[in-house]
Amino acid sequence: MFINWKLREINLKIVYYGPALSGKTTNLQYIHAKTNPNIRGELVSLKTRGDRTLYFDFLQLELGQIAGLKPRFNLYTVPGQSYYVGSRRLVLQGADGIVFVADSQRERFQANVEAVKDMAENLRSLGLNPESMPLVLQCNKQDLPNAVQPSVLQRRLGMTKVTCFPSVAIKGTGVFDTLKAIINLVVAQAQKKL
Ligand SMILES: Nc1nc2c(ncn2[C@@H]2O[C@H](COP(=O)(O)OP(=O)(O)O)[C@@H](O)[C@H]2O)c(=O)[nH]1
Ligand SMILES: [Mg+2]
Repeated sequence: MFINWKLREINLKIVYYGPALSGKTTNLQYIHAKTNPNIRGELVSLKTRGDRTLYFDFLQLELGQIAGLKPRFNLYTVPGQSYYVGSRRLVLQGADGIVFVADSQRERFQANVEAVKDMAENLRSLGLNPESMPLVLQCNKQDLPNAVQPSVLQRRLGMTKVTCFPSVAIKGTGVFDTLKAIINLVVAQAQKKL
């Protein structure tokens, strides 16, 4: 959270975290495509040639008011491939909330588990408490025949207390439900601090 009192703006950072290819970039692309250009910035992506996220994707939204301040939500993704651990930690720095985008395909189960572990470790190494971080779980790729039920995934990832949304990000299903839920959590937390 960063407040610019002069401009009366509050900057809040939401990070889309998860294993490689779970659909994090697709979430941001859909949000970008469906929001009014007057309230959002451009989608900035730093990609490799294979269209994979190299550092992060970034999208800014301006919505509503918090205690008389104008909130700017800065949405980031992380690169999921295991060797980008340094970039993931960097992107997590200063996070106010996290959307964990799980890949619901059965064969990606272990990748999800590892990403959850990696997320907790990175948060701790940044001095952030994984338990108190606003978090929403998105069970993406529910359209695929080998997709696991959200409730099963939620339980096996140890996230039974976390709000969970099934999604098909390529069609936009569940994308805004997820975004609204994390925004609500982040705003509630920010209001407590203000
Ligand atoms: N079938 C299906 N494919 C998806 C879905 N969401 C994303 N994808 C595809 O999965 C691949 C990886 O998505 P991307 O957003 O780049 O993943 P990221 O690595 O998490 O940023 C792309 O080919 C997407 O089109 C989904 O809900 N269903
Ligand atoms: Mg990506």
